[in-house]
Amino acid sequence: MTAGPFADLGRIVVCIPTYNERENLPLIIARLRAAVPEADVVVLDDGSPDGTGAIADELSATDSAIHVVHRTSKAGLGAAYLAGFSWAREQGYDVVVEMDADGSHQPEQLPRLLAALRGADLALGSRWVAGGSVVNWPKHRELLSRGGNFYTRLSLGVPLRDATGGFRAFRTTAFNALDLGAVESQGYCFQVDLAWRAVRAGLRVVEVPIEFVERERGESKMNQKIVAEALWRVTVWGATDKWARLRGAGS
Ligand SMILES: Nc1nc2c(ncn2[C@@H]2O[C@H](COP(=O)(O)OP(=O)(O)OP(=O)(O)O)[C@@H](O)[C@H]2O)c(=O)[nH]1
Ligand SMILES: [Mg+2]
Repeated sequence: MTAGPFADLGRIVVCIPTYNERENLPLIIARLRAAVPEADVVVLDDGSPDGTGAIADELSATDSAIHVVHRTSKAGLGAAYLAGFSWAREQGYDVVVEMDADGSHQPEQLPRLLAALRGADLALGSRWVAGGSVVNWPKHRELLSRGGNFYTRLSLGVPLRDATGGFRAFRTTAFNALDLGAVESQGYCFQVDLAWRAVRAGLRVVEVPIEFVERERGESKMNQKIVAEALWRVTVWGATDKWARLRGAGS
């Protein structure tokens, strides 16, 4: 039995994917453990050359709520999260949270997501709803995020302001409706993929305002390949969906 203000939600685990985050990981985990002590943590490390995996092991040795899944090579955010979701289901968690290691997602705001999950299957931390914001983000990143979300709404008809964000909480029961085995997205379009699956499955998806803070330490893993993957996948999904609707309407 989990104690604390979110005991009614059951057992909670926060998945933190890492690739070369040795400076950030101890800080973010300390903040998380202080902010929501009832939540466990699982670090999903892709064999970081900077030794993040070993640091995660050290943290795990001092705190039984901290777990580590070691993966052999950098295979993208989507693959790391899918491994984390399987692990969380095997371990019998009721709530799975996605959170970056670099401090952009503030653990102190996790209670907002968890509170919203009481009336939802998926609670999305959102920068682009009233009350949401970004701090110190370069203008080009803001434009990319706003543009990506606009294109997502246009192509997929997803009624969300921030479908690309990566600070979110799922009830693990929601995973049953998402057909996770069919998810191919590797980079950040994984986030759009899952949000869209949730909307199509008729799950209750809510957006919660968050303040997103630009990373202060370590290097971004964002690159053109990740943007290109998101662009082509969203375009193909949108076109396939429209084609299916047209055929459905014609038959
Ligand atoms: N395991 C794993 N983690 C990854 C991979 N790519 C990124 N991450 C982690 O995913 C989180 C988000 O990546 P970031 O590089 O911060 O991406 P971003 O937030 O879009 O970029 P910035 O805003 O510039 O920081 C961080 O915790 C990364 O360490 C990957 O291939 N494998
Ligand atoms: Mg980041």
